[in-house]
Amino acid sequence: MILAMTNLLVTNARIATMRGGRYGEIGEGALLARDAAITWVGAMAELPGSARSGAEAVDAKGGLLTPGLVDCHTHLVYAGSRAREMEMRLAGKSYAEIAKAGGGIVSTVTATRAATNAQLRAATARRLEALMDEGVTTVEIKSGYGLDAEQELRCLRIARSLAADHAVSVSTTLLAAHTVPPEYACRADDYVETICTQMIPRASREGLASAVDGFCESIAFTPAQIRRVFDAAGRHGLRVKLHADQLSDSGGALLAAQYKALSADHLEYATDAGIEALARAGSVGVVLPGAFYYLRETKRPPVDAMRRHGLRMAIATDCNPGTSPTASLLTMANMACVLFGMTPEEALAGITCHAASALGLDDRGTLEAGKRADLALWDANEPGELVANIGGMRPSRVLFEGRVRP
Ligand code: DI6
Ligand code: FE
Repeated sequence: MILAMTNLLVTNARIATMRGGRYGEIGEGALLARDAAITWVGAMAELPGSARSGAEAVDAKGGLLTPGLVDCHTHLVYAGSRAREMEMRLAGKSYAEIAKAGGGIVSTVTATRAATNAQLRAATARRLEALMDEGVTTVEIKSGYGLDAEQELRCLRIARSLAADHAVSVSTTLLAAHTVPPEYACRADDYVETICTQMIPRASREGLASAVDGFCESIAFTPAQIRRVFDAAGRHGLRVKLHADQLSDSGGALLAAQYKALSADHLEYATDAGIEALARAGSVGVVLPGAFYYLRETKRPPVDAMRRHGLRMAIATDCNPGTSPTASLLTMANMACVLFGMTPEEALAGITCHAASALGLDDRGTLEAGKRADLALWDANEPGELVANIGGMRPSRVLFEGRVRP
């Protein structure tokens, strides 16, 4: 998309810059952007005299300006519903039991494969638009419900195509190692071979994925299988992420750290050594309170250890039909505070700057010169309000690449 040159000036804003993961508030602030990048952020009193000429002006009228929100872990591309599984879980069946009985991920794979491109795109777009309504300007979208080369690449293509007609930035991740598809039943290693020799090379060659993810768990793939996937990703120039230690300690955090993963996600059962290793590796720890809540888990991710070791924490929706059917990132931020004991400041960093880091995107997530002009304006008096409410907050305006989103 070719954008005309634009100058943007936001005035009278209370600004949460989120620099360094802190609110970094500026009481009466202004922001300037040119060609979709921020050029200046500061106090109104210091606004350069020349700034007003020729700029599109947005008067924030005392409202709160934050970076556009970043949802760094979603499974938006799927068809069908798993509402029945909720009833089964409430009747006492576990997620693992339902998966073993043919429900779970495989049932969504069946529905997804059967959907036409138009159906799958429309269903995905609905969820994406719900995220955008809450101020999300960057979203990561994983494949993982296709589970053969054509279907996985189709899901990635659909995800990528949504950025063409939505004012949002989409980062795609190949999650072929989500579960073993029925045609490879009892031949998980053969499936891993297909991932390594066909899916990863094609996703890389066709420019369809920015990263490769895997589900390391007793009901999914072993650490040895994930290593093969990660080695293949490395050979094809792709960074990795991992669903790690969600339902049991499978050494996922340590494994992710060894491969300098962009992020390790879930982490309920991660050990102290695993958290320390992730921090040293420069990875981000992504907590997913929606899945914790929906599966009625009781073991919380070790937030204290994350703080102690200086592991950057992000929060995401994990939007998927089986374990986290939600498209509300702000509700997840609230839940990260209430359920996991994160502070509202940590939570806001977790859906802005640290979420951007979990995607390897260092050009966004804070309001400072040089970063993308992806902004959200809120009728709020202080940044904590975004997190204190249980969903329901909507930005009064969103600017994407320096332009007001229609
Ligand atoms: N962990 C999860 O919570 C989701 N995927 C994963 O690897 C669950 C996906 C599903 O149940 O459909
Ligand atoms: Fe997930």
